[in-house]
Amino acid sequence: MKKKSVESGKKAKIKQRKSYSQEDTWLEDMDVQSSTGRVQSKKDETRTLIKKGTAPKDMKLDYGTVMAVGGRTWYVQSGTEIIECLPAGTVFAMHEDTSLLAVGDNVGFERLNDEGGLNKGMIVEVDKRSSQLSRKGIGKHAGEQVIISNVDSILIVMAAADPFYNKRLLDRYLIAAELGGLRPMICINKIELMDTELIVEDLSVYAEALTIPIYFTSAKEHKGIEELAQELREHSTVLSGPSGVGKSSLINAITGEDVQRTGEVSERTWKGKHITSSARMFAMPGGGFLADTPGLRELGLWDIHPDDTAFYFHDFDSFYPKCKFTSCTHRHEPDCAVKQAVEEELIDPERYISYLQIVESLEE
Ligand SMILES: Nc1nc2c(ncn2[C@@H]2O[C@H](COP(=O)(O)OP(=O)(O)OP(=O)(O)O)[C@@H](O)[C@H]2O)c(=O)[nH]1
Ligand SMILES: [Mg+2]
Ligand SMILES: [Zn+2]
Repeated sequence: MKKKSVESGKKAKIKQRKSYSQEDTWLEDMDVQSSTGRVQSKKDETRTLIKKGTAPKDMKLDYGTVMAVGGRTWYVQSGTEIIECLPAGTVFAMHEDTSLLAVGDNVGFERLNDEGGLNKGMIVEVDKRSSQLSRKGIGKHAGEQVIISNVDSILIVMAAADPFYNKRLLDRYLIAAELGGLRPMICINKIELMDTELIVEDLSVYAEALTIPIYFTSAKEHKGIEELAQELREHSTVLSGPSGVGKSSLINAITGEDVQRTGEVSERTWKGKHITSSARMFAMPGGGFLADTPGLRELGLWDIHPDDTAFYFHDFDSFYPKCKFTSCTHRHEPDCAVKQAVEEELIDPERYISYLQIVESLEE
């Protein structure tokens, strides 16, 4: 049985590599639109002045939530209406140095004269974010990229196989969740492809030491969907994970018909709107939101110092106070209680590998 998982892992790797080239570009695109307020497309470029604070009281603003982004347009839901918005020349925001706009943001906007009966507006104000899933951009977009804001929870979705789940990436997600103020949950989809018991055992550190809820689902065979839906109801949750693990399939399985029946923001709403790829919010029947996001191959951590990394590995919590040196990095130092615990398998050795890799990547 062990052999099976290794093989699936290998196969998954080969498969993933092929599809990598197309991934993540959505974030780079979003970043061009939003980082430091610069809004640009291939044809034209406009700049937005960001002022810290809230819009002047005399501006007559309507309020709504950004549900999706496509091209330069931010789709804002206000009541049951979707307003197509561009950022105004000056935008008031409580954050100056992160992505100006992100899906999930609560915004104030001015309506434009809608002669053609279209709902159009200009975003003038972005509210303070209560939570966010961020990552570090790559290359010239190396700032913070906010993937989604203002959701309570993150469902980290991975697959039992095809592609095989990635514990290194999972550990990065857990840190990003804590940094962004999101409650973490794990979903292993495509469970019909593998023996669930093996995975339960392999992921026991998450369920036991870290007490993170783990859901096992098959969107294909509609297994575990009700339990998951029950948990997500009345919350707002972002689904994130690698490409091809079944995030969109799970959202369809959970909301699909119901959302369309209630006539709220459904797949139909977005048809013809050229939202190629971005985070997208769906209202859940009975309350709450689900946010779908395109696959992420990597998750560069934002706003964390290498020396602080161990604090986010809560399965190390009871050990590091016993290290000989208070400044112990748990790598080369003598009398390190963390290393000792890894040797005694009181700490999952794979978590320690993640820790080392993350510290190393943060030092680059
Ligand atoms: N075997 C199996 N296949 C599934 C399951 N759920 C989804 N799939 C298939 O996996 C493929 C990817 O599913 P998506 O829902 O598009 O995956 P995603 O995570 O949204 O992928 P991105 O949008 O690229 O990030 C599709 O061919 C689905 O039909 C499942 O439970 N079992
Ligand atoms: Mg998808
Ligand atoms: Zn130590």
